[in-house]
Amino acid sequence: MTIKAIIFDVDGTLADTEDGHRQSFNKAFAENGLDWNWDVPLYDKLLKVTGGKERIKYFVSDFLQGYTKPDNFDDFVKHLHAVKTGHYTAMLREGAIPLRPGIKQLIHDARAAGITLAIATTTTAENVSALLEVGLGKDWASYFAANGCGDIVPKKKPAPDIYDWVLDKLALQPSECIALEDSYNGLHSALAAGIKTYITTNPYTHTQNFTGAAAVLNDLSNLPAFYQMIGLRI
Ligand code: XBP
Ligand code: MG
Repeated sequence: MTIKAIIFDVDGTLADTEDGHRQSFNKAFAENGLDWNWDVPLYDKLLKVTGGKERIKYFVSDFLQGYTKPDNFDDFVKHLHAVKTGHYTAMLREGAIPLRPGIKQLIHDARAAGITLAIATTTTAENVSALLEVGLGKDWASYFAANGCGDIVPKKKPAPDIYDWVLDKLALQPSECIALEDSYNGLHSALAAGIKTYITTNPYTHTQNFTGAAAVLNDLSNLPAFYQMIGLRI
């Protein structure tokens, strides 16, 4: 059956963003007098938890010794995350993080074929907007029939909440859609929502377990092969 919609994950899928997030977290920590430094191996471990605020709390609870939380810890985490988001969106606006191979063409071809597009991400709407305004142009939002971001659902990936929210917005059945993801958490979120999921890996996720994926690709540089895989006639 021809698919009616493609639902895109953002971080690691539309663009290789995670190291930009990592650098931005470190800038926010330094600016707030914290000697926390998330190097690549540590960040790789911290990516087990989705959501920047949740990731900071995971780091404090499971990786830090001898840290005394301030009374207003939740507010402090929100503040750290807001500062981090400022640095990250500045990086995006400078064009520091381009879209991954094949993504822009896939979006163009799918739109031309009348396929509905949507976003299902753990990151913030602000980050999605900054990334896609640079990557797709100022009309980017009109390309997507639903834009499911971060805190609009109670539980982040690997819970299915964000994909369920997008399916509801699209008024489509899971079987009418496919999801494009990059991580174990993203795969399990989409699968739990009943959506056939294709994986494109990146340096942070390529060693993860993708059992259950319809296919695991390095990237979308060979779009004709991908279109044949998903039954899209362009
Ligand atoms: C990946 C995430 C996000 C980013 C950081 O999102 O888990 O938390 O790592 O962005 P995706 P925030 O679902 O797009 O792969 O700090 O804005 O959460
Ligand atoms: Mg991702």
